[in-house]
Amino acid sequence: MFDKILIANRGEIALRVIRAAREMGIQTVAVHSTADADAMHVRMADESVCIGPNAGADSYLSIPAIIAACEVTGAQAIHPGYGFLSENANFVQIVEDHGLTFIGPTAEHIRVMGDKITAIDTMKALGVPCVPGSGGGVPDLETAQKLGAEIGYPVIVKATAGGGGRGMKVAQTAADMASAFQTARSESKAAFGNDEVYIEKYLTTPRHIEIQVFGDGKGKAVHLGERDCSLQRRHQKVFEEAPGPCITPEERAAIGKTCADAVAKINYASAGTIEFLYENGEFYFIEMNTRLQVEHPVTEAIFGVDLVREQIRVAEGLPLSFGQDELEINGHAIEVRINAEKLPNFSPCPGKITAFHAPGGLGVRMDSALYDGYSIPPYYDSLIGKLIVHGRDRAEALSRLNRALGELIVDGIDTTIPLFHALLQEEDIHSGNYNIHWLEHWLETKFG
Ligand code: MV4
Repeated sequence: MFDKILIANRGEIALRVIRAAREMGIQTVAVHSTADADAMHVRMADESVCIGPNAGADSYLSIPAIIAACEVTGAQAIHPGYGFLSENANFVQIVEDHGLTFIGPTAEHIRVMGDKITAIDTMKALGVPCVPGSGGGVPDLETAQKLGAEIGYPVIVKATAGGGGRGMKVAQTAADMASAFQTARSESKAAFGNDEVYIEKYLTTPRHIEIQVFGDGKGKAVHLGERDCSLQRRHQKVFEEAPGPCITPEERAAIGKTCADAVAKINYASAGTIEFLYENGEFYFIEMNTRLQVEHPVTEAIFGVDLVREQIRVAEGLPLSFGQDELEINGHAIEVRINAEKLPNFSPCPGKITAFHAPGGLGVRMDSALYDGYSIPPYYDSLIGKLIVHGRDRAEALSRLNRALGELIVDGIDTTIPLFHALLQEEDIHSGNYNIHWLEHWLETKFG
């Protein structure tokens, strides 16, 4: 059992991990940059260590500084949160080489899923349904054109080192292929130092449905249903919900079992998310995320489980604390991301918080590291809070969201709060009638 863990992150996710650890009787070590000396995660942890200057690259991404902080404090394990080092296989290897425990999957699983072609190969072999496509790297334009004709246009060219929307180009017709292929290649080379690309059938109006899985690393795994994260802007999620408004219990059970069986077979450990595009009643695997995700609380709300506690237990070598038959969905949950951003362009808006009030009451959870008088530094992600509501059904969750947004006060900076008030006026949001393009179209018509 761990006595002390280090959290290699900041903001709301650092608090999230500290809270789980404290409930388990585990001491916590926060790490921080100079800019974050007054941050809430530093105040809330039992101990803290300054690991470097303002820039994330020199602090939260500094592997030597984080390992040294473990050695100085006697922390036995590291929780990476999301972003930063959470999907860095090299970091995991170094952590283990120092006799420490990484609270998450193995370096090998992170590496396999980090290369998108290898991830698709692996999932396909495990029986997970994938998008029709090249099924491997495409070496040259001639091959790309041959594949385009076989698969049928439109197709999408993606970087194997990409993910999350980076390094993708759509070819609507054969005439677009040369430019899509060359651009995807050169952008991928510039961004990732790897120009390998693959091709898939381009699905025109899918929803983004992701399945939460959890493995014990010893061949047992469960699924915790899906989240619908279709409401995105420039590949940034803004509104997430569970269960998915268009997924039937039969579909959930079938795709959930496929995913749980797949990760059980590879002895996957800890939390993972299998991302699908969902169109016309079919699921198509696109990527797997080997981390705890920002939107994990909607899953926690409807299943009544603590996913971070479970991650820590599995890292200690304990079995899963629930079996598939004990996991039952209760109601509906919605998360909205409160970002320090100015509408309509979503430009970052750091600065001093002059007043902060978090909403409360039945079915309301506010995960945020804000406090009155806090200055949001300009060096990091603009996410400053997540408002999660839970109701007996979707309609109750939506009215609770409206009520809670009305109570939330974040003064002194611009935030995405007005976006959610506006979204709640939309019939399509109430009916659940949206796909991955809905938000960008709506923003276009609303703000031009
Ligand atoms: C696609 C696609 C359509 N067809 N793949 C974007 C992020 C990355 N995770 C995968 N992405 C897409 N892959 C095929 N074969 C459309 C997208 C996509 C998207 C996916 C999920 C959520 C929002 C999106 C916005 C634009 C494009």
